[in-house]
Amino acid sequence: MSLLKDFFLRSGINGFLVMNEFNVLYFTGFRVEHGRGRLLIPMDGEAAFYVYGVDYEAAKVEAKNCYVEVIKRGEDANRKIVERIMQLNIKSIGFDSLNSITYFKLNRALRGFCKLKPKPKLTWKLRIIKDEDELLLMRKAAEITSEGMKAAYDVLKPGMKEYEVAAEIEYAMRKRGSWGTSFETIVASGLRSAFPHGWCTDRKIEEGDLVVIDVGATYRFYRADMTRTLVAGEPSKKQELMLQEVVKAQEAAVKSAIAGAKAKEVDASAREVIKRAGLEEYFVHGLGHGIGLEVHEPPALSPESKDRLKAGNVITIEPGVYVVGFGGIRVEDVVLIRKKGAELLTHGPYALRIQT
Ligand SMILES: [Mn+2]
Repeated sequence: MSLLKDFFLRSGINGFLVMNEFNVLYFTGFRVEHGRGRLLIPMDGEAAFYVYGVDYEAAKVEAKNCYVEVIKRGEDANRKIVERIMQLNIKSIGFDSLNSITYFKLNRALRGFCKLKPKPKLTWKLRIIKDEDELLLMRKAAEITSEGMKAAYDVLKPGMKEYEVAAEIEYAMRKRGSWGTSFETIVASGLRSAFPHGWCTDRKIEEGDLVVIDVGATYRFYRADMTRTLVAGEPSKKQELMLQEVVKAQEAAVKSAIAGAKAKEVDASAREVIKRAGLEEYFVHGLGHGIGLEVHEPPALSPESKDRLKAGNVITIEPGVYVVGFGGIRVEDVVLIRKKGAELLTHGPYALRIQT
């Protein structure tokens, strides 16, 4: 929170209202869903965390860096915040995100006293660089996820349903300490593997099917994200060749992903490999994304990205090719950007099948 306050002077504000649940989580370590928590951070003095009765007792025990105030039944949460802003003599307050009705109400109540300034990017300046404490948790989430992927290789057999594969992966991750999944597990098999977000259905996996498996564990609210493409049974020559190109593309991107690199150039390094293989038209999404408390965070790795990588960014690198009527292949790892290179946090073989 002290880092946030360093930005106050530069941004011309002397307080900040945090409404986004992931920003609330970042500053307090406490998860309140659906925007039920509001955190008021003044330049001077302690931050106030406003929660409803349902979260109050838990927040008092678990929320850090703030004192907790309950919004009682029938009480107007906005009114409480306005009173506190006036009491603290905050003349200019930034906020991350407000729905239009709340913005209208606060603006009207504060008119002539305090200016409301949208600062949606301010918290990303902090969250985009993971500190050592966060990295410990992200490493753990990535490790658990790698174990989950190992389970996928162990259990995949022709005749299984997609959801059965997902169940084995998620069970393996839970047993190793996962707090939940980062997103709904994708097990997309056969022709469905050509759908980049193919979910997980009750389709029966057949001999020779490509199976795109995209999974992530969470650990203390930090997330991982990993993809491998497997084949149930014996892979074909064409499947093997396509995989090779995708893996080469990922290697090229990992090599170019160093602090200071332009995100769009890292994307280009992978896209170039895919292009040389004549598969460019099948690589239909960006190369990757930042990850942390949320599964999709800045920086973006895509041809349009204006971001530049910094040491302490944690990103995914996930090239893929999706040939409708044939199938899709994607590999993805979580990667920590360091001064002199990238470090993979997820680990595991890239093979379509592991002989046992
Ligand atoms: Mn991803």
